[in-house]
Amino acid sequence: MNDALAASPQDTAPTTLVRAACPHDCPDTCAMHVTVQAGRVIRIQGDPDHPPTHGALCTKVSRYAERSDHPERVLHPLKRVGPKAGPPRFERIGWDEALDTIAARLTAIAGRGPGAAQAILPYSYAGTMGLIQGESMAARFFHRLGASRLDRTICASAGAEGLMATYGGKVGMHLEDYAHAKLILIWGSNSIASNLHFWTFAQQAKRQGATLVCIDPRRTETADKCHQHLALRPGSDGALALALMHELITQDLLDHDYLAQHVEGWPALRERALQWPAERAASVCGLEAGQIRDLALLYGRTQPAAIRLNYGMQRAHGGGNAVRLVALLPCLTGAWRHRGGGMLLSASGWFGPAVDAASLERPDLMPQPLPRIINMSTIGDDLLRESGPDFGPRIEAVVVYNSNPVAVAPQSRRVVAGFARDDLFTVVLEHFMTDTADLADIVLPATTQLEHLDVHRSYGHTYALINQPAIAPVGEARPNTAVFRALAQRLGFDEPCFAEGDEVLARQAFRPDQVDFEQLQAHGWVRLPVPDRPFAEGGFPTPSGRALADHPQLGVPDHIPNYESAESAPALAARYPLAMISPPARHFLNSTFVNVKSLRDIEGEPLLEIHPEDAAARGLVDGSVVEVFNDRGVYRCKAAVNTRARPGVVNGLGIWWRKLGLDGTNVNELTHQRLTDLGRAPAFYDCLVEVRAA
Ligand SMILES: Nc1nc2c(c(=O)[nH]1)N[C@H]1C(S)=C(S)[C@@H](COP(=O)(O)OP(=O)(O)OC[C@H]3O[C@@H](n4cnc5c(=O)[nH]c(N)nc54)[C@H](O)[C@@H]3O)O[C@H]1N2
Ligand SMILES: Nc1nc2c(c(=O)[nH]1)N[C@H]1C(S)=C(S)[C@@H](COP(=O)(O)OP(=O)(O)OC[C@H]3O[C@@H](n4cnc5c(=O)[nH]c(N)nc54)[C@H](O)[C@@H]3O)O[C@H]1N2
Ligand SMILES: [Mo]
Repeated sequence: MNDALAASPQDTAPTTLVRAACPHDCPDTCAMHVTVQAGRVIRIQGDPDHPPTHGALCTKVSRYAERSDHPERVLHPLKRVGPKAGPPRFERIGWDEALDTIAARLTAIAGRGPGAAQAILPYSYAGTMGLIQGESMAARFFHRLGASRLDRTICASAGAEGLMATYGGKVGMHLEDYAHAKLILIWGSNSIASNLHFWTFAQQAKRQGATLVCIDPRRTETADKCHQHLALRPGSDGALALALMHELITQDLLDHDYLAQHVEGWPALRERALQWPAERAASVCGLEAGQIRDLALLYGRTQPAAIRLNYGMQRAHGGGNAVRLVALLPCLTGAWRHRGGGMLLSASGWFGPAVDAASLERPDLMPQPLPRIINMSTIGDDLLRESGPDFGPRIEAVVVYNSNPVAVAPQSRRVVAGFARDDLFTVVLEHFMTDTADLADIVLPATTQLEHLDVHRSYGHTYALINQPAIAPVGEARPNTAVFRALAQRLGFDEPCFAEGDEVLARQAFRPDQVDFEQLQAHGWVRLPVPDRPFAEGGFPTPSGRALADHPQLGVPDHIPNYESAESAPALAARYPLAMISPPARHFLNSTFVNVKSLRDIEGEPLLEIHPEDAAARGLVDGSVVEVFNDRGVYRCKAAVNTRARPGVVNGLGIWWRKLGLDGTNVNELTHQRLTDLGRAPAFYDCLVEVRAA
């Protein structure tokens, strides 16, 4: 008998079930059941009763224990020894020394006078989406300190502002109602990879006869399973939406009553759409005019018709306008009237009344005048900026938590150069030695979701969730909250809010009339009181209750060409003729999980998908090492020659850790820091490159 299979005393120990929530930056925010035996996690499963999760977890998170038990977890505080230019060398230190060092450094900077603390920058994103281990105690600390404020734009702010400009809030269809649709446009979303629990409802609809159409430059695994796939050029969605409107108008497939009652500014948008016959859009999108006309007829004649956007289309110069245009389509046909009709990009707005962000984050603690704002998407440039009247003080200290900017922020060469400044004091709260932790002065071991308490909202469904800790912290790891509480104490912040424990914070997070905390504890999740078919009779969260086709400040939305395209930059396009997009890999979550071997083995290695015609023209063969390059840098990876890429577009699936790539770089070596039309977001998918054999 194999020894490993022999029963150990532990096998007979009683098990407990802990109600938890997946912390990752994903629309699904699953409810999880964690089974613990003798202080160890032995199983992680989806909650069968939570409607969006329906008992299923993705491949990544069902292996969560492989990540939290990983032999390379950071287990105790570390301090850098040696310069940042060299190989990362660290020495173990105690928590007191780590916290004293950080407190002394931050105090010295902040103590120089009013406004001086702005030289300190928090840098965080959605490594955990938890309201407690995200921006609660951390926000209080940086507000009270008077540190620079971070504009958290790296992911979704173009789309979010597009949605706000149209509907006044980040609101949309109920996830579950997609099961009732007869037509679903999956637009800028690889749902099977990055929104799996939506896909279940789309499948239900498909089994009941619905048509599924995927609109995506890449032939994704989702496109494979749809009835139709329109492989448009990146950044051309606004043109496609305008041409669909053109056809709906000329074929009179409009819901005139819905437009008259529930939409403001339709005549102006109608005027614009009439300038976009299918032929014009076809040449911008790289599609056939017939494909566009057919799609318009299908959309105009099918009810209920639903659109699932994800954030793919808004990572280009005109991303905000594109979202505005696509989001308006259901108003033209009155799709909102029907269960299973309408659109969804983000459901976060439904949590607006429920989440008490002001209590959690305490913006009232900030000094006056309010500290400056630094955009996280231009961190490369900003770390390299000198002090000046427009900018304020040079950034001297960065505290990173829940993020891996060196891997994920655009134009890595600048980001790396910034973090490699020996005069910059960098603290990183992490589970692992990421590319960012490698450039830290102090690394602090953070707890994972299995080890701390949290509460969650979702941007893809309308349930609040709780995450109870399942096991004790691993090694000397501490929750983010504990770190900021301890720093507050060292800096002498004596407001009572700095003494509040995680359970007090968790109880503050949701307003009791919206989410009952006892119920949350007992069930693990609570459904928000969101109306059924919420916009069947208009009632959008704009001041007038009507959707805005024409916005008082922004005007009528339009197609805005990419910064980097043949349309807008012909000379650049002559040198770098291929458009590169870098969407998520299915078995990673941004740069999280890249170090989990079993998942990395499924993804293989960093790849660039290229169409056979483009490969042949450059003499590239499948599996060979290539150099992808532009004026910003060179990135070496393997070519995958296949038709997942459309002609003229290459796909560099992300986001690999730089140090696990072929020569210590990743795809962001090539992306730039120019910002989108709305929301000040990066234009990751608006990027021209050329490829050659290495
Ligand atoms: N497995 C997995 N799941 C994830 C993530 C992950 O990394 N891995 N990331 C999470 C995060 S942070 C987010 S923000 C969400 C959403 O993350 P998104 O970035 O929206 O990711 P996807 O849903 O994959 O959708 C992107 C799709 O848009 C396509 N696309 C690129 N450019 C364009 C364009 O110009 N127009 C159109 N129509 N399509 C375009 C891409 O080919 C891709 O298939 O997913 C989350 N879920
Ligand atoms: N080229 C290209 N670049 C992109 C994108 C793209 O599509 N293409 N996508 C962009 C998008 S949508 C996003 S959202 C960003 C994502 O960028 P990030 O939000 O930085 O996401 P991750 O890369 O997953 O890094 C999160 C880190 O947080 C850590 N973490 C997780 N939980 C905790 C915790 O409880 N405490 C602490 N202290 N740390 C924790 C994880 O270990 C991980 O290293 O990347 C963007 N970058
Ligand atoms: Mo994201």
